[in-house]
Amino acid sequence: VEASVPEEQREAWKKHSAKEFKTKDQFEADVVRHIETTLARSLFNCDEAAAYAGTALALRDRLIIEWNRTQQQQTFADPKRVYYLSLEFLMGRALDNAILNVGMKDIAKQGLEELGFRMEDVISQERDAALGNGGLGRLAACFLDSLATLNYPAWGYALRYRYGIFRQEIVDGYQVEVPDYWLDFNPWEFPRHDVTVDVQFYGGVRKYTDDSGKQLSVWENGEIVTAVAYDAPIPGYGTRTTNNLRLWSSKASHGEFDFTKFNSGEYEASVADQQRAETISAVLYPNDSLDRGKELRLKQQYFWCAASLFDIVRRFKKSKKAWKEFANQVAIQLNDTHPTLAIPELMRILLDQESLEWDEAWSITQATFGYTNHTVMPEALEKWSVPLVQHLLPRHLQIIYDINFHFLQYVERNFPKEREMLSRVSIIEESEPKRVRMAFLAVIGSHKVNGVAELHSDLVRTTIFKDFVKIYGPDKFTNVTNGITPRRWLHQANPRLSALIASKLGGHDFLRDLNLLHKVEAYVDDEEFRKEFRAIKYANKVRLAKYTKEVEGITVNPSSLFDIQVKRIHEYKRQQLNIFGVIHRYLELKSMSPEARSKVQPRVSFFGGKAAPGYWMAKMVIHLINQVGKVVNADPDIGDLLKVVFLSDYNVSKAEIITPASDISEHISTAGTEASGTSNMKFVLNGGLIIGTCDGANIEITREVGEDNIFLFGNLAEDVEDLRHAHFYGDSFQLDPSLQRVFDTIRSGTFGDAGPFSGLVDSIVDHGDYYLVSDDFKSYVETQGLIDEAYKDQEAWLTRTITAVSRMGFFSSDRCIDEYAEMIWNVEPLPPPKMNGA
Ligand code: GL9
Repeated sequence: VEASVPEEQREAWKKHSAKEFKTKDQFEADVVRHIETTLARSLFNCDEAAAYAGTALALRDRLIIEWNRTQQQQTFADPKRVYYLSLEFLMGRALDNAILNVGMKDIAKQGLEELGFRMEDVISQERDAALGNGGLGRLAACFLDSLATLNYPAWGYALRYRYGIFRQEIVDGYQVEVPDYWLDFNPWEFPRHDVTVDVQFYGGVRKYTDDSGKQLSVWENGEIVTAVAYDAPIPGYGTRTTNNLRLWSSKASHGEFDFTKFNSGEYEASVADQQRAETISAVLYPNDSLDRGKELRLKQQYFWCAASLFDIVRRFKKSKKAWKEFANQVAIQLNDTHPTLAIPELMRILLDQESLEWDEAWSITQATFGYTNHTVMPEALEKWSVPLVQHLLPRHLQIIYDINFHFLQYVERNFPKEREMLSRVSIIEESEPKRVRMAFLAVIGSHKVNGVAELHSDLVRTTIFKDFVKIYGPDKFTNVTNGITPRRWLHQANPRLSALIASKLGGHDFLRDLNLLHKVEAYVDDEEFRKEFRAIKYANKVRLAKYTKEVEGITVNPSSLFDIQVKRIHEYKRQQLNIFGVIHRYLELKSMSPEARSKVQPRVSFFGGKAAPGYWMAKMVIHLINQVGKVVNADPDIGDLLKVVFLSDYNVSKAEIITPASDISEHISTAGTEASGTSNMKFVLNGGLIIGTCDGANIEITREVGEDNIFLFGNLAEDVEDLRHAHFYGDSFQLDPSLQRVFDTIRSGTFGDAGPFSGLVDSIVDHGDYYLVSDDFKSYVETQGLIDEAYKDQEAWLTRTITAVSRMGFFSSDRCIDEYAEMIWNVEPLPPPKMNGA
């Protein structure tokens, strides 16, 4: 390519090619230039928002140079690439992370100071990119960070929602949802108006015979919507590799609006098409682990899959390799079943457009895809109604039926004696209407299926996909225990702890190789180290206390035990168990003598998390927490002994303040329901201990940190089914007296009108207590008692937290990504690009 450009021209480009800032002066010059020219502001009207914008644009210039180089390098080397398809990427803020990953923290801090700004204030001007609901979306974001850091040639693909997850306000103790329009100013994205894909919906299928006499199908006469690419650079830490996150935005295929209609006076009709097209990428569905089967959601899924696959295939075809090479060049990971339509879409491309034979197309498809399952809960498993798929994607439905036909034939041949198995494993559920079981399609169309923690992967193999293990053999199913990026969740969220560790380990290498943390254990008895470790935890608690005062108006004492449960509000996560425990604690305190009270360990119970807008029970849990807080926090008998705080609008940037401040965090799901959890890892990495059930990654955390450094309680997954059964068919339902007292107190109106809470209490007392709150209540309360006692011995507690931190190396998302690369994707890192003068 280079040789085709004349020498002089090449020289001129080289001479004027964009330069990245290296020194503080250059950084400041870039910031000021952007403030003065890009933003048209000056020294005299540069507020913090403008300082943020200028700084972000300066950083973006730098990232984009690295991004360009990385992409050139990847195009040139043409290695096997990973494509991570996720409908959610919960990125949070980008500036802080960009500064850290390019290694410019000191320069940026000093530079901004000289320009009159504090870096923390500038950074906090940024709005979160909140294109996700919770753990699944945040995992995708951590994975992008690790992929770039480890130099894997990888792209993320998602939708560019105009509205991310709603903002949560608490009004009169109730959640109110406010739209999150986040694109007012987003310096991190690059519109690629030249990179578009036309995506079809509806229409019909026509069969025809080509010149060679072959029978082919074509999907035609549908409605076209155009996907426009928006790219966001993803910088690796301590490397030049800067990968790409490509977000698709939908727009009408004929441009702005239909002028023929507009000119003939049909103004509304002329914009209607445009709006209908734009609706596809307008809003993130705010459901946590629940499938609602809405047509627009299916449209989103197909729109995104079709645009992404077109892009991937286009890139592959540039290399002019044979189709049998496709799976040696391309690995596509399906983050949950949301992108499962990519399977029939690739088949459609190979069959209808590239005229491959079925068998070849199918083996390419299977070799290309891997599928990650993130939950075994039945209500979360996607099933699309056949009539809906028929209407929206007629050709895909045919292909799904063909896949199913081939698959069932295979099963019949290999398991002739097990005819009942056929209906169990069919992709098509024989319900009214019939439905497409997306998880089965994902399993059948992939070469590997993984769960996200050991217990979860076991449950995947023994429950929802049991028959498939028999059909395909056990090797198709594997485990990759989740992880988190230590760049954001240690260094960025807890800079002082990161610095302390670096001071002992001789640098920040542990941020790229988290197993090095084990060396911290040698300092567990080092007085100086312990003193600083303790001071850091205290300072982080002071920071959260200050935030709590400023934002929620509640005064808390940082010397109290900070007990934190922040995550989506869901019955299976059991925030209700926690708040019932809090009420129990309150009642115990109320009945104590002043003498007895003086011996009690003061505690603050923090809660945070959003409820899906249509999830009534979750909303009542939020309401109860807020009402309990009002009563307890105002009770003069109680004072500092107990405070209850609901931190509103929990999100990634708030998690960065909250996580380092815990003494105890709660991960108390009904055993077998939380696939992994990832905040459990974040809290321990930041020097907090866990109260938890034997569920998800709590089990591996226990294995790593040791049983003495975690507080486990409750029934085991293997007993859950029997216990549920006993609630329905056993002797009359017996409540623990202390839980009975909690319910009586709620019903008496102590926390305001009891009406809203009756459903919550009834779900336990009258409706079978599906999540086993009553079964685990006693051991939960006892374990909280053990924690109070243990916390009083501050030295022993400190030893436990330091030990736990030093044993958390396993939970880096870098380890996960290496496991995926080796076991599932078969991809290698590509050496980072060399830079001019670097
Ligand atoms: C989830 C699981 O519930 C979590 O236990 C797991 O840690 C993450 C990431 O693997 O995936 N699956 C799921 O649907 N969500 C998860 O958090 N839900 C949301 O992201 C809202």
